[in-house]
Amino acid sequence: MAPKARNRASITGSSLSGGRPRVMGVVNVTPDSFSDGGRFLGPEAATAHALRLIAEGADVLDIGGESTRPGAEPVAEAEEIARVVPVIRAVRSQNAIPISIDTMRPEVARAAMAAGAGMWNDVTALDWSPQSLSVAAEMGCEVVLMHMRGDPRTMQDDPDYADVAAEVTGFLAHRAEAAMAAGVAREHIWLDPGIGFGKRLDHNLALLRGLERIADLGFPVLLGVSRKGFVRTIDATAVEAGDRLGGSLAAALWGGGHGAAMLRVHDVRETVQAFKVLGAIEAAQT
Ligand code: HH2
Repeated sequence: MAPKARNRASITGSSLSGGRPRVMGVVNVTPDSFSDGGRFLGPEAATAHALRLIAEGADVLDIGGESTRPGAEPVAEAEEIARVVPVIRAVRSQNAIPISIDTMRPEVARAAMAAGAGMWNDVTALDWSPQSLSVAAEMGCEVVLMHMRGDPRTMQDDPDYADVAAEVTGFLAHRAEAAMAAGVAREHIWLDPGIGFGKRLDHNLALLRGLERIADLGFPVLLGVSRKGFVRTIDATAVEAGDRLGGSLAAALWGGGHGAAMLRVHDVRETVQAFKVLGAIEAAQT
């Protein structure tokens, strides 16, 4: 039985604001996320952060209770549920914004949907559990299928590709087919190249250059470049995740111009502002 669609604002169905990509604000309810670990671990702090991101212009929130940074240790399912569900409930009780749950685990996704989420963002493209595809179909939620090489503990151990853009595009097409074969509606599927997930700098750059190849598959594309390690590889002074705003905005603007329909970001206000300025320049009379 599909759960009730109550409180489910559609993301794919909602209109773009001013032609810019949607902005998905990241809420990490974790002690160890690479970008902001520990800052929003308690439900009150995480909820306050989520409401702040909404006020700053987020179109969607992505709430997660397990870090996927390189080398991260897995979290027990019950602990992951205990981290995210109170935050989803608290946000949902105060605001109708679409909420995505960032998890690999079908039972966490189920608990999140029951609490008011409407999208399942899975860095394993619904491949972590043999139940993932059928649970996604049964819940009738939107899904993000992301490419990752290996798992977070091992993914940066010398990743290699013959043609990264072709391989990632082929993988995402294959997972979208698998999701549809399991009963996930075509219009509920988003694709994500998984920047930084089992990729070196040259791979990340090739994927950004080739983003339109993924968009050409006909599904909306989500792109996560915010505060990622590739910014530091390009600019060695960007040691801390918080030092990477400039690089994150540059990559977000590139992505928005090359097929990304949504950007997953930590710095919502700055990203919305960057797209407003870009939009104003593009719309100006010459
Ligand atoms: N990146 C991260 C986590 N989830 N999901 C999608 N779809 N795309 C991404 O690029 C992506 C993602 C990593 O960022 P963050 O959540 O800040 O870090 P951590 O995994 O350490 O919590």
